[in-house]
Amino acid sequence: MVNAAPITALKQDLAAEAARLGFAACAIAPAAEDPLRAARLEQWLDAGMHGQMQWMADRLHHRRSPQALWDEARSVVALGMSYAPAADPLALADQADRARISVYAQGRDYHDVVKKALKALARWLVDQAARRGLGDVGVKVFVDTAPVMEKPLGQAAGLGWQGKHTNLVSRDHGSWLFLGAIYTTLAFPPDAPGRDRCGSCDACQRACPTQAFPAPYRLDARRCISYLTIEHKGPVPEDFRAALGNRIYGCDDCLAVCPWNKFADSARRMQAFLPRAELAAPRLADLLVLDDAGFRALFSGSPIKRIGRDRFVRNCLYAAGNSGDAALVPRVRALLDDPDEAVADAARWALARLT
Ligand code: B12
Ligand code: SF4
Ligand code: SF4
Repeated sequence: MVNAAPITALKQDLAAEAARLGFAACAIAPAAEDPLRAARLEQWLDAGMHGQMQWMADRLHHRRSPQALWDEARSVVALGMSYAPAADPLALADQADRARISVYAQGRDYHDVVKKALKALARWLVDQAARRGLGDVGVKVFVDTAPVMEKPLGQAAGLGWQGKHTNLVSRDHGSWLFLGAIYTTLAFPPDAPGRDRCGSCDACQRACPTQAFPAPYRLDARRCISYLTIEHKGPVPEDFRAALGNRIYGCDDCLAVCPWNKFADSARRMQAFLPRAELAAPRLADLLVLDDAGFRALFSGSPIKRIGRDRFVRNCLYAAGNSGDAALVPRVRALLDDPDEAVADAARWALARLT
């Protein structure tokens, strides 16, 4: 049995250590299951809204709650790291010769940056718990790829609330937080959950170019440009290609219009997420010529490397088809016989649009 005072002191010191490591927000949620959260996840999967992301359904049983993944977990340390942009993410929307890469992917890969900080914080926690007589503490760290519901857990801990665009919105950092979590065997006193502050606003719902929200707080990933450009394998359904515009990796539109972003201060962004000069406003003409080696060199250390050259060039071809820029025709033609069928198909589509 641990007494309350040392664990409360540890919780305070944990938040300070998290800040020192670059986290903009840190709070605690219980690890027990929230039946409503699990039921909504199940409904989303039953409706097929995950599209080709079969990995979401495969580990549904673990995704339901922290304790379903690890029965010894007692608390979740929910963490947020800011990537608040200094410039308007929608500024390139009308520059047809340029490609738009979503803000989250213009700097270093957040998986690496957040994971490193999470591991350092978890090590600190284990060490401090032992020093303070709280025993041998178990920890597991997660960012993005594990079967963990980071947004609902972030809300349960009070980092913010899941807005109508479904992402976690913070009063201090707007929509621009990466999330991560540490599951621990320590039973910390939990923080109060975040309260929904969307009110009557529906800016994100109106901003979506593909009407991907069947209802507020529900996203049909199959219609989302982020899904279509990053996760979707093979040719993108024709109905969505024009709506991609010049977005070649992810989409920021619903996030960028959120009024709570006015409180997000880019000075509090983790330096690693500063945009790389060559990714802030790349020329489509330069991207269309990338081969495998060129792609890997350009995107080393970037999350974009995960989708590989073929899917990336496929996306650039849709943007070329939407550009109205006849100067791109020779580069598009050169891809008509690409060995990747989705690239060749996208080249045919782009050429038809440009000529
Ligand atoms: C799968 C996934 C995607 C998919 C699906 C997105 C989605 N909304 O589910 C796609 C590829 C589309 C995607 C896109 C993006 N993603 Co993503 N993605 C994930 C991932 C891996 C899992 C999310 C998940 O569990 N989805 C399943 C659905 C069912 O869960 P949910 O959205 O929480 O659903 C809840 C609500 O819909 C709600 N609900 C349902 N019905 C109702 C009804 C009412 C009345 C109410 C109140 C609520 C409600 O209950 C559900 C369960 O709690 C997480 C990482 C992780 N492990 O958590 C990152 C994550 C969510 N993504 C992230 C980011 C940054 C993005 C993009 C912004 C990237 C970009 N710029 O292109 C976009 C945003 C698109 C958007 N509007 O959501 C961040 C979000 C950070 C934050 N502040 O919230 C995460 C957390 C990654 C990270 N570690 O930082 N992503
Ligand atoms: S990320 Fe873009 S396409 Fe996806 S829901 Fe938001 S606005 Fe719509
Ligand atoms: S844009 Fe409006 S409705 Fe959408 S998440 Fe932000 S406050 Fe909520």
